[in-house]
Amino acid sequence: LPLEGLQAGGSGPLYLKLRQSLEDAIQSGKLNHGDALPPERDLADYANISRVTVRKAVDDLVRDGLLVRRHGSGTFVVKPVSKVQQSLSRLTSFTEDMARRGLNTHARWLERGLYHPSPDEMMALGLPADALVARLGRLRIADDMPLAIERASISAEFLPDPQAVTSSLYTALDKTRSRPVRAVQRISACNIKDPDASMLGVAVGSAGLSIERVSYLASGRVVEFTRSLYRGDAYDFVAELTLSE
Ligand code: 16G
Repeated sequence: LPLEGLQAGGSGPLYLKLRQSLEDAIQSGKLNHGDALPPERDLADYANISRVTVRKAVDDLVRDGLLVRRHGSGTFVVKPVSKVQQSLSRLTSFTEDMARRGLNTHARWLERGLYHPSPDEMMALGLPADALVARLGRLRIADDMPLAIERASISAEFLPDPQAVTSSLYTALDKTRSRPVRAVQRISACNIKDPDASMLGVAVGSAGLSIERVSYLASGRVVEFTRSLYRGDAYDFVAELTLSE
């Protein structure tokens, strides 16, 4: 890293100069996407500046989404995201969507169990207060890149054992013959706040898409009520429009 001349060259706060050198190193490929940043202590020694200054520069780049801190393992250069083109007219699952693109999915579970429904769930799923709802909260990751936080609520009638869902929810629903055949989805813009931002590896305030999906069986019964938060920088939703007759 070209940090030697930091003290000498130009005017302005040191941390801004360091931030610029780090940014240049990322842009020029001296620091590759996915690379770990040297420990802050080493950077401080090497550039002959204080650790506070280093921390301030790194904090800025984390906030801007160029670097990400991973607990216990260090600070890394964020991979630039090529957007996922997602059709808005097909009722597919996340696992299927990613498999089609050759990506492996995994999840960090945030919640998985049976609960009594919240008022929102009672309304959406048409359930009484004493019913049971399976809640599946997941951070959805494709090839190491977190893409979305999804919180699905399913009537326990269709999913009596949520612990049995280890990967795809739709595959699990297939097994109980309750995979949805129709869904209504609404998408709205939002700004991603913490703790969601840090889970998704984006800066606080980044653009997000808040998506709500209500899915139905052929009989017309609601199966799924899912609220998700997608990274705005990772998704491009595409719909085909036809002239109405
Ligand atoms: C998609 C759906 C979500 C569904 C999930 C099932 C959106 C916004 N959401 O992510 O509602 O629960 O797929 O995926 O499209 P899975 O079968 O891989 O668990």
